Amino acid sequence: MRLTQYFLPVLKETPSEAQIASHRLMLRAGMIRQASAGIYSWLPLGYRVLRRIEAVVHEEQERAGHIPMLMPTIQPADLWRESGRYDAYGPEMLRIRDRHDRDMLYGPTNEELITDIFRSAVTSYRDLPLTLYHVQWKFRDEIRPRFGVMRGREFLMKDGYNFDLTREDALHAYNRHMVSYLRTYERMGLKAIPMRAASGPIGGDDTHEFLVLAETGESTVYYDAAIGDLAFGRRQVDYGDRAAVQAICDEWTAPYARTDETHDEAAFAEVPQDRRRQGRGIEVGQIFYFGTKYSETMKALVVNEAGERVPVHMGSHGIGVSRLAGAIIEASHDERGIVWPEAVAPFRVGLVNLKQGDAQADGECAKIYRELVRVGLDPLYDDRDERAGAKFATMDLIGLPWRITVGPRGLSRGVVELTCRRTGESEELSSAAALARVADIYSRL
Ligand code: P5A
Repeated sequence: MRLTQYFLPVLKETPSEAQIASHRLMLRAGMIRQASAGIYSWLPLGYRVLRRIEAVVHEEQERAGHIPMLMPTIQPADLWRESGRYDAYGPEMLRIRDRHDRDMLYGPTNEELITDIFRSAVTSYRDLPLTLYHVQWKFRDEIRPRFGVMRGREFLMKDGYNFDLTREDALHAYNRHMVSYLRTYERMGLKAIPMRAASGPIGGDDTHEFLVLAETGESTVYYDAAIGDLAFGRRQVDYGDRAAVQAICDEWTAPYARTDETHDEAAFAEVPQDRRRQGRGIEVGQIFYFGTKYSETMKALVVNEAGERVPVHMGSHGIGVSRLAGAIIEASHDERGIVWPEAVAPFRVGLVNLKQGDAQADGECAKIYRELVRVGLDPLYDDRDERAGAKFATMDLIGLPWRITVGPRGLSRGVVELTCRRTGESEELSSAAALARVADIYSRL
């Protein structure tokens, strides 16, 4: 993409309404624009990030054997009356009436709708296990939408639903989700810790939230500093191997880590004193096992091996896809702007022409640009007629992980500059070598 042909409405001023870094930076970098309280348009740069986050989420869900689909945002109230949640959900639910006077709602979550789909098609244990998911907009009329996309009213969620014959099978689905989430967050450069949580309006007893430690997080957390030693790494997971999946969950849930909702002073006191920490965290996901809560009320029954009709065991599992854009920035920025991890960067490489209009610099940039596009490295070429300082400031603000800088002085010596956004380190090398280096980095993602 050439910047002169793009839409990147960066702000010079720091927006006064933004209280935390990610909100400020998303506004300043021209990623989002508020439409009304807690409801945002995703401008081209922000939309690119959202799609990258979604892509990682899809890859890891499909790797775990979960099946993508898409349900609508608007749901009929009758399904929620069946489960008993229509009245229970309260003012967070946006209720709508259509022209035929039918009660509808903008879905805050999809347990009812998916259970209805399931019961319309599945009647035998032979069709289990089954986990379906989608990535879809949700609406919750939050009393205090704030921090930009972190606590929105309209927000994008990946929500998955498992259907299993037995509690054991459903707990394996729960574990599969825990492990696939750990992989997902780590690929985005985040360390998210599963913490025992409270289930709220979703229901059930078994639930973990995934929290990224950050001072600006909305949740208070108590944890054993030993969580610092946890790392998923590049390990491969055989999702069919129950014991292996369980072992990973055990490892990640062994150190004490709770939100204030489930914090247990007595258990915390058993953590050695020098390792006890209290902090704040951003909730980027939550998984639930709620057994037959929906399948009983909504009659989602299957015939088991003995020929009896039994309610299926279910769970639901959510990732805050739009919130993640903010959470990643909270975890990765500096005074100059955003520092995107490679996996979610809106463009993989920034190309800066120090002397637009100089035949040699223009020619070399055009060549590098074509080559980056050809190998799929998705460059953003700053071809504006601007001074170098302004171009660098924009690149730093929008946080592309790698920048190639081309100018007449370097070219006279046969070199361009390759700069790493994270470390700020630059290196002079031939443009071919710079291209090869960047290609190599991304090939290892
Ligand atoms: C699990 C999937 C559920 O709704 N039903 C379907 C279950 N869980 S949850 O914890 O309530 O939400 C899942 C994740 O969505 C994000 N989230 C939000 N993101 C931005 N703004 C909001 N107002 C908001 N509310 C929830 C969180 O990351 C949460 O973990």
